[in-house]
Amino acid sequence: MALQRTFSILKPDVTRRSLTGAVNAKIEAAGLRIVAQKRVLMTRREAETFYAVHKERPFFGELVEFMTSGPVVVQVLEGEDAIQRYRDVMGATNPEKAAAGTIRKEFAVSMGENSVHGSDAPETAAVEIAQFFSGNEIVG
Ligand code: FUP
Repeated sequence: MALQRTFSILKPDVTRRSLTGAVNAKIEAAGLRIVAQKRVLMTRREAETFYAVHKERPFFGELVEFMTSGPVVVQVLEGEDAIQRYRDVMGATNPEKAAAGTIRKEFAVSMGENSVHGSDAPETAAVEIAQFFSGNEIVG
């Protein structure tokens, strides 16, 4: 598998509890390099655009509320097989089902406040990275 990039968000439950460094340590220990990173307050429109795929789902309103409730840290991660590698260290969407040692098992509050987002495919990674970063902000 070649070097790949994925898009990551450390969600408001992470920044609220000052866990940015702890989550980043897990990311780096998994062999992923943080090649871009910034802390931002997402606007409602940005959150709605980002999660547009879920707009018909019953949890959409709550998801947008949560993602705009405090600062997030958006990142680009780089590594071998980065998309799957990050999803492995994130753990299952529902933290109760997440494997031991994963970010969500250790840090997530609930299914809604589940600490991290990671892209699920190369196409979505490219779109998500482009929503938040310009090329010269990514330094590998
Ligand atoms: P994941 O790829 O693991 O982040 O999960 P999804 O893309 O399926 O879901 C995106 C976000 O929607 C989750 F991180 C949290 C929220 N969500 C809920 O609140 N309830 C659900 O039943 C499913 C997802």
